[in-house]
Amino acid sequence: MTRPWWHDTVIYHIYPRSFYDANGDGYGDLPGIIEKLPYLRDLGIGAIWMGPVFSSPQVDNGYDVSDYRRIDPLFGTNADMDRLIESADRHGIRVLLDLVFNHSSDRHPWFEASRSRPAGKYGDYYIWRDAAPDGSEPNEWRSVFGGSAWDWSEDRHQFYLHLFAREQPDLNWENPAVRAELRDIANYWLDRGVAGFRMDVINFISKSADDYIDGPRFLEFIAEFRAGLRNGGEVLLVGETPGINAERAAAYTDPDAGALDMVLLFDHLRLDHGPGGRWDPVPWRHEDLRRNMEYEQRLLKRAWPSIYLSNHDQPRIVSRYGNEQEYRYESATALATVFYLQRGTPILYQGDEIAMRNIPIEEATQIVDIESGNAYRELVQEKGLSPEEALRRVRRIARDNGRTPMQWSGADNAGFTPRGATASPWYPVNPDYPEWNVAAQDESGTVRWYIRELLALRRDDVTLRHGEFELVHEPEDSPVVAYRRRRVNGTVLVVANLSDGVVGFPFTNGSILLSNYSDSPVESTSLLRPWECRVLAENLHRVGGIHTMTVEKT
Ligand code: TEU
Repeated sequence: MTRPWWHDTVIYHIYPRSFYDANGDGYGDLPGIIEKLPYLRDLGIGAIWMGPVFSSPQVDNGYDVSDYRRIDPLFGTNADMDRLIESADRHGIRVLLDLVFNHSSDRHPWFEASRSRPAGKYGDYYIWRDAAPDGSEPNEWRSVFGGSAWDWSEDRHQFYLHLFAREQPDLNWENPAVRAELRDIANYWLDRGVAGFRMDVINFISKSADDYIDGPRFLEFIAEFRAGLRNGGEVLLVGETPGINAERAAAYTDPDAGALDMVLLFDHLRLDHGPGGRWDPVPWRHEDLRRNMEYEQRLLKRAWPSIYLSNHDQPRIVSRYGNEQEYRYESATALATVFYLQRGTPILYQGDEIAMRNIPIEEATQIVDIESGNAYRELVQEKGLSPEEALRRVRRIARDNGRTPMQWSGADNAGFTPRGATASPWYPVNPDYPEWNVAAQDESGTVRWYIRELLALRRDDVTLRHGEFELVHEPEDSPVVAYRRRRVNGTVLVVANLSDGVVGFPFTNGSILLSNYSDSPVESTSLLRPWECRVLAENLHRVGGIHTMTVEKT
């Protein structure tokens, strides 16, 4: 059976403005990504997904695009993108772009024309509605970023829909001309050599009356979009799909639907949502994580999951689900192990390979992200929380946490800007950079070293890539997350104690392929130390230490 290339690879998610700044202006850029390709290759990465780098007023850090065919000068030029694709190819790395097709910027010429000439060609490119008889919004829909989802245009004397910021008007996918434009843009980038796309909030494109997302025409729109792509069958389409469960994900990625190849689900990032939702964080429960893993793996059996721990919209995972103080190394590696060895394609967010953690947010003025800033204001102004309490909630979850510059070394600005650069990074580097950086993690016992081992193990082991997933059931209050990956002649057991305590686990015989404690016994024992994880080969003939397991060729 020939498998699509992404079943056997690991994707690295780059947040361009914070990755590496080659020209010293304080913003990461495409030449910076080119410089770091050898680093990514060494880590074991087979593809990169870059957040949007297209022309944009940057109201939402590039998720507001004003020209989909042009690279924003902040990041470089179109020629830089060509060079990046070519250079990545030489390193055996494929390039995925982030298509923001649910909405554009309000400064996109399509929107400007749509607003000023309702009867013209672009009149119907966006979602316009008359005011209700009393002059108010057409309905109650709310923007993800707070407030009404409708904004009044004095020019057109109508409301337009924006499910995100008012500077991000929603495109009207019901209009075939819009769909044709978007398809042409995708083909433009495919012709330049990209391998696929991450599609921003793609399940929002078809509006429904009740829930206003995941509307009835979603699958039709995406199948049509794919059919119009050059080499459509080989292009990887990863849909970002907030709010859907695995059942719907299975329908969206069903191999027969000809729609998406994978989706990005969010339930594993809701484990710490309290009664007030995202901005009301509570401790997470292991049982919820186990159940969610089992549920998603089971429902996506016919399809193919993506596996990720965090992204640019989330706080840092080691601060969130790990222990960033006493067990930073152990918890970062245990979480990576237990997530990335599931069935699916791992998508590793930049900085997680060195256990980057949240920043100390002492004041509301440190929050520059539009969503987190709005959330803070809403908690104070509408929910009546004290500024201290609002800040306490927002600081742990703010998107800013995951967006600080990559920590390359102990040099000035964490080596994010080149030596001698006078501009400071667009966002201050995390003050822990002198100790926690890429250069410092070049030996056994560091997170980066471990992640490289982990990815190599996955790459070399067909059971870990293609084997079936089977959760090991644990008592409800157990902090252990464990599962087996199974194939005809091999089983691999993945076990992690995701807590600060010591817990028992009933191991059978097996040999250790990987562990985050250097002295994990080769013979099985029943105790797991704080955040200890082990990967064991079971039922195999003769296996030794790391990476010596018999590898079956596909
Ligand atoms: O995010 C989609 C989205 O819904 C986020 O707002 C997310 O739900 C929230 O931050 C926390 O869960 C995508 C992009 O990844 C994000 O950066 C953009 O701001 C957003 O779309 C609008 O394009």
